[in-house]
Amino acid sequence: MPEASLHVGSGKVRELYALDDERLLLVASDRISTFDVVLPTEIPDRGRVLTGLSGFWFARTQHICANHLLGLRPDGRTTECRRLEMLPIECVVRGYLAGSGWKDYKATSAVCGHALPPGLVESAELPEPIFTPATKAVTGHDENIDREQAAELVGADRLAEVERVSIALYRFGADHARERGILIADTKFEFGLDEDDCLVLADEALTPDSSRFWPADEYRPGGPQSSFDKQFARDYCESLDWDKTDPGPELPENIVAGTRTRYVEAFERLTGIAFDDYLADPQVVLR
Ligand code: Q0Z
Repeated sequence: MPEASLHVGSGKVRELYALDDERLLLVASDRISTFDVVLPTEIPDRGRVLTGLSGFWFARTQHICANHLLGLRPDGRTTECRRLEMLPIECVVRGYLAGSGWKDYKATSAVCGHALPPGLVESAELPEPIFTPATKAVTGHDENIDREQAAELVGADRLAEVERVSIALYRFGADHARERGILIADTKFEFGLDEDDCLVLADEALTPDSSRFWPADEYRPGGPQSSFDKQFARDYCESLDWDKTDPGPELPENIVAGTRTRYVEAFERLTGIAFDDYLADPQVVLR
């Protein structure tokens, strides 16, 4: 645990520490979850890939929105960030119909109040990206909410601002990724407010943990798509007779190695930077 800092929160695979009243350390471990269960086997460097990717996007989206990044530590897995007043909603943007968006569309032909054209298939690209906010569930899954409920939580003006900024961030990331062979089907942003009540992008951004990454060359609308990063681990887990409750299975070394390669490949494709250069000096993603 980082020196002289207080542990203030745990996610499934990340930890949060307070440096002081104004600054936090966000530490990404190498733990991985499949089917919502954290596995006993780590994927070496996974936390570094996620940290480096977030840093890359923070450095390149400052023209769209301010962000919480203060610096990356030499370990490559620790982000020093501004401590904000977090907004109580998850800002989800969907460019394709997957997950709960597909489920809602099948049932109602709409997603979070967005009426959509008839006849869309699973994984179809949407005519325009849509903003589908969700509440932050303490345990279990976030729940989609409509505009009215979101406005009650953050106010109508702030909601309009996070919608505009979230869609602009998604378009920037999805356009960049598509040119490099990765489809970002959807993504979740978290925002906070600084001491002047200015909107600030926080947490992680446009990573495979906060998004669905699909390999573009395998994209076939009309069914579920394979995950760019986790498909090996999911397929292995599906081949066992595991009931998908805790504890999860150990991963064999070929699955660990293949999964690590996919994370490193996502990093290198998106950043254009050799992962070894990131390991030598994490600041390379910020230039
Ligand atoms: C992020 C989370 C994690 C557990 C709070 N800049 C910020 N200011 C205030 N709060 C947060 C941030 Cl990023 C904040 N989370 C999510 C991350 C472990 C929970 F690494 N919670």
